Amino acid sequence: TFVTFAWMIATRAARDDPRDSRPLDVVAAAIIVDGRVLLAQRSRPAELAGRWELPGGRVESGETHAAALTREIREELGAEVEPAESVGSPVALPGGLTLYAYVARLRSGTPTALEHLDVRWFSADELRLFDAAEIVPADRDWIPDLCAVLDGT
Ligand code: 9L3
Ligand code: MG
Repeated sequence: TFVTFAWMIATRAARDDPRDSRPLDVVAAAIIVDGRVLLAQRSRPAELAGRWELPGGRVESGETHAAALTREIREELGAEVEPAESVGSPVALPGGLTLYAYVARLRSGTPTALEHLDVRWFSADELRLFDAAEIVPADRDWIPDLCAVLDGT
């Protein structure tokens, strides 16, 4: 019908596949240990490869943000975390997605680059000096928020 057709056009921009009914939320983890936050270097897609991010990914249907964050960090870094307070403001991503960041307490395991190119721990001073062009665009605005959290730990 026309309504269905119009809906497919409207949602095509938001999702690669119009049959993809997953939520439009993406969650990212600020894992903080000994006053330093973990950033991970993306391996894909090409336009983001080599840039640093707070690790995380898409929320699946029926999943809470906390559950998605725990799963993503287990998949991407092989570590167990417990999500806590939010960091900064949500960020609008291309394609209609919205990105949320949370402090995540490391429970066990050593975060390892299983899907990333590398992982690295940053102090607030190192973050402030880090070249913003090396951070994925969506995460750049969180740097002052992350520094404030680190300064408070
Ligand atoms: N993204 C941006 N910053 C982040 C994360 C975890 C994700 N800190 C963007 C990249 C992708 C989308 O969100 O466009 C989905 O993330 P992923 O599943 O590719 O990690
Ligand atoms: Mg990811």
